[in-house]
Order: sequence, then structure tokens, then C-alpha cells
Amino acid sequence: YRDCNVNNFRVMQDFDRFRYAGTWYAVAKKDPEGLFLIDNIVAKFSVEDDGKMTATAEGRVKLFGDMNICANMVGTFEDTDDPAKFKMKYHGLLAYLERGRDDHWVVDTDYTTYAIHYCCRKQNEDGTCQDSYSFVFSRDPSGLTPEAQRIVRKKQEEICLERQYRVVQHYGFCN
Ligand code: AZE
Repeated sequence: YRDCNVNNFRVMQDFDRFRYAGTWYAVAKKDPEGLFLIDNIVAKFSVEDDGKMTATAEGRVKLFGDMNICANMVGTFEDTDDPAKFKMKYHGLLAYLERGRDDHWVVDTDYTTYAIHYCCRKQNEDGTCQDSYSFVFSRDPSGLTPEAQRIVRKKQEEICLERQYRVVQHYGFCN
């Protein structure tokens, strides 16, 4: 039996933002509803002098139906009671790119090879998620080891998103 109530999902214990800092390549993702980053997605996390976590993200997006651009996004994170759960305010460096405030949960990471991120934008009455997105991150753009893949698959199942991810390609669009 599996609990798909978002509030009962387990997230990374004793999350350490300093060890999480640095570059992460999205190697797989589950999309939310609407406009989203398509591929070539790279996120860079930092910890500011005041201890707050910040991040930048780039990736290819399609605007106005057929225009491909590299979106440069900036995120600032508000802490919550749980060290692995943040509120992320984000915006695009170009004014017409979207902005918003999303949950940002680190579900699991070993800090050196893989990480699983999760965001539920909208919950159903029963606490399950209506509109979510999730990234599998890798320190290595060429992908994850079979060992890490095994852990990731198990976690994807725990957050009720098994078989809902697509591979994220990296072909230098934003370089
Ligand atoms: C995330 C982690 C690092 C910081 C940020 C992230 C999220 C970015 C988006 C971007 C959407 C852009 C769109 C542009 C048209 C989670 C990768 C900011 C949600 C839709």
C-alpha cells in the first residue's frame, strides 16, 4: 500500500544546503500543466552569506508557439520548518518569462551523484497531487549510474510519479 497524500511524502532527512550547492543537470523530468522548461536544463544552487539558498536555472522553452529560447531563471528560497522543504520564488531574466512561487522539495539526494526534486502546485481534496512537476538531477550530464537509477526509481514510486518522467536531453542549446 502506498500513500499518495502529498503531505505524507518523505523528503530528504537533515538536508544540507551546503553539500547540495553547485551544478545539477536535469536528466529526467515530469512536467506540470502549461508552459515549462523543455530540455538542456541546468540548475545551479548557492548558499548566500546570510545562509539563504538561491539558484539559477536555464533551459530551452518554446514561446509564442514556435520560438525557441534559452530561459534564464532565478530562484530564491524561503526556509520552512522542514530543512528539505522550501518555498521558491522565481522569475525569468527576460520580462516576458514567467514568474511564480512554488514549493521546492528535495525528496532525496546523495549530494555527489543524484537528487530528486518535487513540487506539487495544486492538491486534490483528498491530498493527492493535481498538478506537479519533478526533476531528477545528476552531477554528471551524461546520466546516472545504474545504482543511482535504482534508488531514483524507488523514490519516484514513493511520490506516486512512476512512469511519468521523460528523459531531458542536453545538446548545448544554452551554451
Ligand atoms: C528549478 C530549480 C532551480 C531554480 C529554478 C527552478 C525552476 C524553474 C522554472 C522555470 C520555468 C520557466 C518557464 C519559462 C517560460 C526547479 C529548476 C528557478 C519552473 C515556464
